[in-house]
Amino acid sequence: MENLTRKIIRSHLVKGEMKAGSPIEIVMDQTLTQDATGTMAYMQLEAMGVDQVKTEKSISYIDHNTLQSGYMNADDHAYLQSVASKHGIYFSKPGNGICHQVHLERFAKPGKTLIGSDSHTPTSSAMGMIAIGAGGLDVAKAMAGIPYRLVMPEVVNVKLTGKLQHGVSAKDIILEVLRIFTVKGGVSKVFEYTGEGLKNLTIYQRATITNMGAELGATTSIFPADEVTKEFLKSQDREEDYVEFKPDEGCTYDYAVEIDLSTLKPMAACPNSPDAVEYIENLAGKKVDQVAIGSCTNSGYEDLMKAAKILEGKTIAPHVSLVVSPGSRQVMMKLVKNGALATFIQAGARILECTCGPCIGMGQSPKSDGVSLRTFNRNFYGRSGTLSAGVYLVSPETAAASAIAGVFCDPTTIAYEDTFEAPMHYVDDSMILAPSTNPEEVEIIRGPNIKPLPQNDAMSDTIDKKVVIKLEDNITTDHIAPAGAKVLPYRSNIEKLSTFVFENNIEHFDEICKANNGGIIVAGENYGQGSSREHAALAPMYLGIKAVIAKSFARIHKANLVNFGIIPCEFENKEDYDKIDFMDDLVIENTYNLSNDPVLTVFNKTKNITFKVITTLSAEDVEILKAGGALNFIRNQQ
Ligand code: MIC
Ligand code: SF4
Repeated sequence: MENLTRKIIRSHLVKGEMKAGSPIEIVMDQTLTQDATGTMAYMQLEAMGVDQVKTEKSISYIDHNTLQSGYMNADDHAYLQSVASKHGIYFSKPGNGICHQVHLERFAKPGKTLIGSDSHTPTSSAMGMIAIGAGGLDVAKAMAGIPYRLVMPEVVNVKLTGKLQHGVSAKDIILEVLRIFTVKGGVSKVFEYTGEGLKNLTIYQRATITNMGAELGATTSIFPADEVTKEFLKSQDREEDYVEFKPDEGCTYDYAVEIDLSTLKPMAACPNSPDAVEYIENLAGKKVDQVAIGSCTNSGYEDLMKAAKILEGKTIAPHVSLVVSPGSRQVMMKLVKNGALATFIQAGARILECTCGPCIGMGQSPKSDGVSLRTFNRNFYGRSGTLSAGVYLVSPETAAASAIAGVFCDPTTIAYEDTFEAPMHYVDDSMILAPSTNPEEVEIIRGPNIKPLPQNDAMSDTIDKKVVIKLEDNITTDHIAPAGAKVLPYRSNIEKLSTFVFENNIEHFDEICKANNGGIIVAGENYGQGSSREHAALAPMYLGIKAVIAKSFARIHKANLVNFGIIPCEFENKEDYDKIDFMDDLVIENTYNLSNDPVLTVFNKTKNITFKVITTLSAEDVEILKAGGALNFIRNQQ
């Protein structure tokens, strides 16, 4: 008797023991990339000398960098399109939708595995598959047919009972889970949803939950493949992809929690963390300046229809700006055909294209000190583009109700039609291009924004460097390598990108590193939470960072640090964090001995004290570090 997570892992296991905490390797059936991480992933695929991808299906999406102010984004698109065509990868054109939404609709398959260079790849696990976010290099390796190495997760059973009340949404379910587990409570865990409450949750609602499970730091979240899944696949003309996948009756879990859906109330994640959860009724009446409906969390058909039903015949408050970005072209077309798009426009909404847009700071930054209600998944400091703004993460129902009221409004207190017509049939893959049948004739287009991959040197046995920054808990990859319209165009240009590292924490971090010949980063708990962007390891590597000493790490970022030759070290005694200051000179010795002894002694020359740090690395991780990163390691083996 096994739970669903273990069943799928078992059927894909090639190495290791399925014991929580042990390293395992699994085969990845599918991969996805998006443009902001994809350029690096494909350059790495090229560097590995891979001709045709070895997966069942690999898709390259364009959804993040579509502003195109300047040639940079378009250069990236041209490179990605040509590289996909040459190497056997499907290419989803800009405008076709956000990677996770399109993948869910067109490619996600029960029982399969998917690895994606975006932390919200678990969205597709709503369809009964194991979908995991990772750094681009790990995705490139999967495309090359190399199994994915991860730590066997613990499985948390979230049993859902009851039924959501009028005005309460799937977003409120995941906010409740975040309230219980916090942004670091999910590390090395999979959240498996079961219970009779499932039967009333559609695939898009399930996808909201698996999507935002990323904010728990979880490896992934999963729903069974059941009748609801079958109906969804039928509506996508993919009934043949349906296979029932459920946990065995009476199976066991490492942890269990029960949520009665009938008792949930609308909630918001308050600035600046997805787990800073508060009931909307406690925020009611607070003035709202901006409302944004969209992102890969909440831009499915039902989400937008519910918002449209609330907005029908109404006008948004004069001081509010409302933007709507449907998650995919398919959803947009359904709204066009059933008139809901007209409802939005009539109510005063500004319609954006089907991309990430404001979620990643690509426009629509709020005003100074503005209050922005967003149906997104992250409200990290600075991510919206306005440092002083307060970003609240809410459901589409709360967003729409508040846009009309001009203040936080609890949607359970207003009347609107809860039911609406089922989505009409609309499937059109004309914006998904198949790879070339003559790959040898395809030329890869490299415009001036496509810069060669930076190289790293092999690791030295002794690291003697200064602490170039000391950081608090929960530092996100948005702090390390910020996104937004100003920085994102340089994702394929690491030299330029490195000038923005930690720009919201300290002035001129890049110059500090250059003046000190690199350095060491010191941080608190959950360092590197959030996105999968390997730029948060690659740019520090470029600046000469050799080690990060933290109280704990987020899963994907830790793997990215190893991949780029930076040692992730954890304090053996967390109080030692308090004894280190900015610009202290630290000496770490015997790094070559890591495979025999995971504990390293650090001598703080400035304070004349020593302390110990632990590394939790596999033997291969140590070899990768010694080589100066995974690419050097792979090259040395060839
Ligand atoms: C995000 O939501 O932070 C992103 C932008 O989608 C990232 C990927 C990136 O930085 O390109 C993610 O979630 O991994
Ligand atoms: Fe795009 Fe936002 Fe989803 Fe990241 S979280 S993939 S930026 S919509």
